[in-house]
Amino acid sequence: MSQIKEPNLPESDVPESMARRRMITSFSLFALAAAIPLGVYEWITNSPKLYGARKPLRRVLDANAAIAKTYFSNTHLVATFPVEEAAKKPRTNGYDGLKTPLPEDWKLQIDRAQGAPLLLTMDDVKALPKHEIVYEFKCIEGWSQVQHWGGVRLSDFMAKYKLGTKSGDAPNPESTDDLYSYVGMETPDKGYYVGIDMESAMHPQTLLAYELNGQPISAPHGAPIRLIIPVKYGVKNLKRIGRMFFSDTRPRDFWAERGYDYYVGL
Ligand SMILES: Nc1nc2c(c(=O)[nH]1)N[C@H]1C(S)=C(S)[C@@H](COP(=O)(O)O)O[C@H]1N2
Ligand SMILES: [Mo]
Repeated sequence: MSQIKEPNLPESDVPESMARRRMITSFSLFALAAAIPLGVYEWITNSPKLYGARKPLRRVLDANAAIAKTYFSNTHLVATFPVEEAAKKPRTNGYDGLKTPLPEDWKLQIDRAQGAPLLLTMDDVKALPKHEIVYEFKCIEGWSQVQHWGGVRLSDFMAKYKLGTKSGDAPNPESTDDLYSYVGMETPDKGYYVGIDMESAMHPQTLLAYELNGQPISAPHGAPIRLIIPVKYGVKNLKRIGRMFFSDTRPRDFWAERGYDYYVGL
């Protein structure tokens, strides 16, 4: 099937491969429709139970309601693995935003709707409960690897520091309207940056990770802290977080600007 192009290829190659993927998809649908015998097609379109106007419409409404609920749910977890299956020598890939040393006065900067930005230390982050995950990290270049990460849940972090809401209260499952739609993150030198939809940010497997295989993350893997977001491809897993912010408009995103899908979810 269609092979997704390397993100390291020149920008001009990317939109072409995306366009080709879309073309293949619509062609397959066309081929499928053509393969259905005419009698069967008539039976489907005449069947009120199967394809009547009401049922698909209700499905759309149900889907909208479901979206609101999934913010805080523990469903749709990605598969996890026994810790022994984790790679002993995890791969590294992508050095944008890591080409200069970590600033000596590094703090995790969180911009807020009200008041000055929060400036947090690693001790502030580590004060929250530690969670570990062993899962298959996937890069859109075509490789994947079972890896073992540790850190704090982004949702716990947001609850503790009352982040991501317009009211300035802790995120509340009963009032998802209060949540901003996106989280933005960037490296201290702004050389790499991502935008994450709030639902994925609040996912229970999404971590601010500071350990890999039980050890502090090394510089090439994103020391001192990085995003591990298992419901997304590698591109969204920003290494070396400098600043975090929340907004209702899409934060700029390094690979989306280079032709990739903004959401790149699994
Ligand atoms: N700062 C920064 N983060 C980044 C990248 C990057 O170039 N710079 N590359 C991304 C990509 S494409 C992948 S696949 C993963 C790789 O993470 P790893 O080096 O820990 O394997 O980091 C992501 N995060
Ligand atoms: Mo990647």
